[in-house]
Amino acid sequence: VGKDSINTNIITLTRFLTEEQVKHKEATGDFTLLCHALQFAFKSISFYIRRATLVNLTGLAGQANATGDDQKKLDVIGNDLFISAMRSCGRVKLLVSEEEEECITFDEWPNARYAVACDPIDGSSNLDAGVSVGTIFSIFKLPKGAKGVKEDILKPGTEMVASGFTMYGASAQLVITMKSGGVNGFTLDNNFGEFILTHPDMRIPKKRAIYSVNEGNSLYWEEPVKEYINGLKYPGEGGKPYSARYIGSMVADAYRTLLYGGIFAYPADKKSPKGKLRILYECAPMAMVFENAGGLAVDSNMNRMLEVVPEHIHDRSGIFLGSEQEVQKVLDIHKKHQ
Ligand code: AHM
Ligand code: MG
Repeated sequence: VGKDSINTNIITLTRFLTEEQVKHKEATGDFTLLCHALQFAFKSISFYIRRATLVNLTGLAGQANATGDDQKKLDVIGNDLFISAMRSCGRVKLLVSEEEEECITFDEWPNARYAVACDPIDGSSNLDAGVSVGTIFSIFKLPKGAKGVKEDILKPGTEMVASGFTMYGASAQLVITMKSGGVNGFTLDNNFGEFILTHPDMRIPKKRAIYSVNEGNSLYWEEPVKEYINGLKYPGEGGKPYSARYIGSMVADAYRTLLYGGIFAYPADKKSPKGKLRILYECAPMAMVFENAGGLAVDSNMNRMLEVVPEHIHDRSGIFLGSEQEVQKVLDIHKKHQ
């Protein structure tokens, strides 16, 4: 390897966060510290996922979580790692986790100003097969004096200060976006133990003929959804049908969609009238990433996903997210049906 091909000026997540902090005159460093705790959670979850088959961490934990899903051993470990990282960083007052029925208030930190919602291991039905899963997070800033009760986080996605996800795939990929703009992607270098900026300023392609949806639910779909998906498969004279890609891990399906373009959907249907995916820690954070990358995200009522306000911390929503022109087609077809 020639010395010229070695990058000696790597942008690590730590460096990236420091440079972001400098840009914000009013920043106290609290957000940066919170992100350091987040990245530690991602690294440790990534480590255990990769070891799982070897150290007997596959399979069920033997209990169901807050929302009735069977919990996997790794769901429990991921949740504990995440909670511990958030608790110990001293900057988080309130935490919502998919695996916890109630929100958790960290009373030991009276001055902590952040609230975090997370799905520690999303797509865990894929875990035992070694298929990609991920952690999704959203971060809110609490007003001064907030008590850290659930009402503090029952807010629309437009109130988030940052959101993102880490996909545990062939490598761990961290994607983060902040209120002020861009979407940046980092790859975990296991040798350095650092997330390295590998995908600066990510932009989703304006269109792409790929759709990602669980078609096993099509029996239950509403008319506009049926018509939309059928239109992709049977484009009519001379048209080329779309490719289907569905992993069944939102993080992996969304990450591919972000990179390649296309659409990911989990619509509300007759069986799940409120949809399947959760607003606070699945739909809203992904919507922020997609919008900030130039894409769109709407719910099954064709409202902007980021404006949907959850009533309860585990509320669900239908979702369509992806390339601007692909989501626009969904909007157009629903409009026609009104
Ligand atoms: P989980 O949080 O229990 O893992 O469920 C969420 C997952 C998403 O990652 C994925 O998009 C969806 O459920 C897949 O659902 P289905 O198996 O119904 O297609
Ligand atoms: Mg989930």
